[in-house]
Amino acid sequence: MDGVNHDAGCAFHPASAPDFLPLEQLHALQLHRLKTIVQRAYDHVALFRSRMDERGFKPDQLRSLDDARHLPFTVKSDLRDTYPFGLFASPMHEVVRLHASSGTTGKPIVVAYTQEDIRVWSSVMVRSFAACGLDCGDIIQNAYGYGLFTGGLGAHYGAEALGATVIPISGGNTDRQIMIMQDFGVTAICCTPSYFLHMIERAAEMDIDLRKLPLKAGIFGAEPWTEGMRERIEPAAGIKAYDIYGLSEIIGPGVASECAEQAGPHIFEDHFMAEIIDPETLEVLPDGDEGELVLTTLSKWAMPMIRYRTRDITTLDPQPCKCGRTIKRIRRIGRRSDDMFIIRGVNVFPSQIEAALLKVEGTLPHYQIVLTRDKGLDNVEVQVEVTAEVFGDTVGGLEKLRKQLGVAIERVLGIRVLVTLVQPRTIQRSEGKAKRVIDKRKM
Ligand code: DLL
Repeated sequence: MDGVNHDAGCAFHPASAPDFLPLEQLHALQLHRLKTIVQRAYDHVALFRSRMDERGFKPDQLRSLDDARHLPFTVKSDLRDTYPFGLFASPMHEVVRLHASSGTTGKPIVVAYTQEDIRVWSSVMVRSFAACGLDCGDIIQNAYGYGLFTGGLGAHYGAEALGATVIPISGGNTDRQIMIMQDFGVTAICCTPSYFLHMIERAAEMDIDLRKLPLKAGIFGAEPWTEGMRERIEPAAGIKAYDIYGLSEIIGPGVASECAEQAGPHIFEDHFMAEIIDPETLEVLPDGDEGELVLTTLSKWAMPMIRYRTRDITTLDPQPCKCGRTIKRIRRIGRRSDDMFIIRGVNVFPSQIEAALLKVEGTLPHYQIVLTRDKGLDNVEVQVEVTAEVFGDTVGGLEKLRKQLGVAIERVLGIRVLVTLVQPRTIQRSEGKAKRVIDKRKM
């Protein structure tokens, strides 16, 4: 023997996974970690120290998990204002990786990891994949973008740590993706749900039936998607479509993941403490109420995040899950508070429009929302692709469908929007996060 273990075997052991801890133990672990990380943030990050001092709340006053509500919030602009390294708690020689997330404007936000942070990240990705039924022996095609985006490398390290075979293909070159999926016997795909829709469409054009391939699971996240989208994806590809959630500021993908029940992502609470707040009053809301998800990293060493306001709107569900995991679930994240646009006084989220569109037969899950302003009045146009058969229908048939969609959307939003039916392949396809809203009012 050369002392090297060439056969590490499968990495996920449910018996020792914190997913199934009795709640008392989980809470004790959370409290212990919370105290440690808050002290670390206070000692090493000027912004956290000054915010806590302003509130007159010192780390040693944390006695219970409930006391977390006395801690200050952190918001995205805090990362921008301290760009690039101002929130790091570790010296640079301990930081082994940087990622960055491009904002819509200006500088990106930068996040940092120690060696141990990377290990924790991989471990939550192992738990995510395992919750989705993957194991060693699976062949995972990782089509999340590699690079500064956390999706690619986050899923990559997790898949390897699981003991699966990972194909680091990154996003793009869809024909090659499909060829490899077929030739390599891929069993699971990781990418955004919108990109996978594009793969389904391209495979059909290439005369490849995804349902006949060994592909059995999709690990989809990085953007909002609806149940309606899941109902379109699963039968078309013959797979189970799982929702994985995460954000760069907290760690990347692997903050939460669905299990076989597909009933909302489980948050890996031993590493990420979740609260729901009212975004207006900032009050903590009870489990089950809808509000903004606030996350505190419990073990992130290089860049701890204290009560980070994600802007993602959801609820927390503490009900026991049939899978046996004791950790809470979040409701699928359908919207971000900053995705919202206001039309004629009504708050509108793209996911509401998606849900309404996909209930109507004959539509394709490719749509775009265009906002315009005419003589001071805001208008919404929803462009949606329809199947080739529908598009070839009579003018009367098309008009009927257009009206039906208009009614379906009006029922949800309470306002009338202009619906335009477009041919398949009209709307631009994305290889990463889809851009659903084009706001021409500001252009
Ligand atoms: O998107 C990390 C990630 C990569 C998650 C791959 C899952 C899979 P960011 O680029 O920082 O990080 O974007 C984070 O994307 O605050 C949500 O608004 C949104 N998001 C992420 N996952 C989901 C999801 C990655 N499953 C932001 N459902 C988050 C809805 C999601 N929205």
